[in-house]
Amino acid sequence: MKLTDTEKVTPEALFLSRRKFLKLAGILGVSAALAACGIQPQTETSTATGVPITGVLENTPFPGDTLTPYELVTNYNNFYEFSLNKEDVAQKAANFKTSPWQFTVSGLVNNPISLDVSELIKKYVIEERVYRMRCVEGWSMVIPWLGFPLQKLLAEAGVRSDAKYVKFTTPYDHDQFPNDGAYGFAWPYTEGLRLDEAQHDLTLLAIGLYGKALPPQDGAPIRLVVPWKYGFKSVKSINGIELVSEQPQTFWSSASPTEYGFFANVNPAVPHPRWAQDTERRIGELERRPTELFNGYSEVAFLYEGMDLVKNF
Ligand SMILES: Nc1nc2c(c(=O)[nH]1)N[C@H]1C(S)=C(S)[C@@H](COP(=O)(O)O)O[C@H]1N2
Ligand SMILES: [Mo]
Repeated sequence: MKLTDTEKVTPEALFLSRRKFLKLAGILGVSAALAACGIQPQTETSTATGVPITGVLENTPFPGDTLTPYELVTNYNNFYEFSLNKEDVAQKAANFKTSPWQFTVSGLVNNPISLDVSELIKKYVIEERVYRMRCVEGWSMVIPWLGFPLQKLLAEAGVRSDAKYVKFTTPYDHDQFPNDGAYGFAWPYTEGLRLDEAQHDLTLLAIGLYGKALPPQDGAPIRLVVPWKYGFKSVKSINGIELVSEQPQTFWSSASPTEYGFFANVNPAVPHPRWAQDTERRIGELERRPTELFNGYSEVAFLYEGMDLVKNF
């Protein structure tokens, strides 16, 4: 995909001007302002790629970081189902079909859910969350996501008391993912969280970025975002969530348990055999900067009290 100069700058410029509107909405009282503009948060969300998502509630401040430009967020991607080359993913994923897209919540729940994702997302108020994202390869971005906290979906499903972990699944569909099956990996891509991690308010199910529906390369139609963990935990294009009693096997820890732990909390004190973990490079910048424990999200530290973070990496 080749972007024209206008396309390169427009989404970000639009996004920033819309943010100004949202700030104003905040001052006026969000619901009154949204009503005045005829915005209906519950009905105008869409999963179609690139479609603007309106009626978003902005409830988290900027973390004081500069946003990574839209062009970089959508053209520098890890998505092994399409390509191992980060700059190729956007083009290889361009025809990815995200409708229909059945989404299920199953396992140890009282009310299993099975819905098309377009129906699922209508049930939730879509929020904007600006999060830092740190890849284990030593690079990072700052991305304005749109989505809703996973805990809301879990509450609706009614998690049973014997559930201890959450497993995330992706389709095993060779027609859609040209690479799945390749390189001896344990396809399809799966991930997992401990239940309390999944229920933390920071843990997001994202359906958009920069004010629009997710493009395929960033995990359309719905993906996980866990900002205090390395990027590989934030599994893209998920079609199912399963509540389980045992720690699930995951794609990356099956590939190399000594390199990719189950917890994968961003931690400058845990070395990696191939990449420096005490510093990182923001995509779009040249200088490296120090990496922070939990990617700077110290509010999650209580989840790991008494745990040896180096052993349990
Ligand atoms: N299904 C799937 N999800 C995935 C990956 C992948 O290869 N397949 N790569 C992960 C890695 S390593 C990173 S760093 C992030 C990158 O997200 P982004 O391309 O939207 O920045 O997605 C994660 N989610
Ligand atoms: Mo990554």
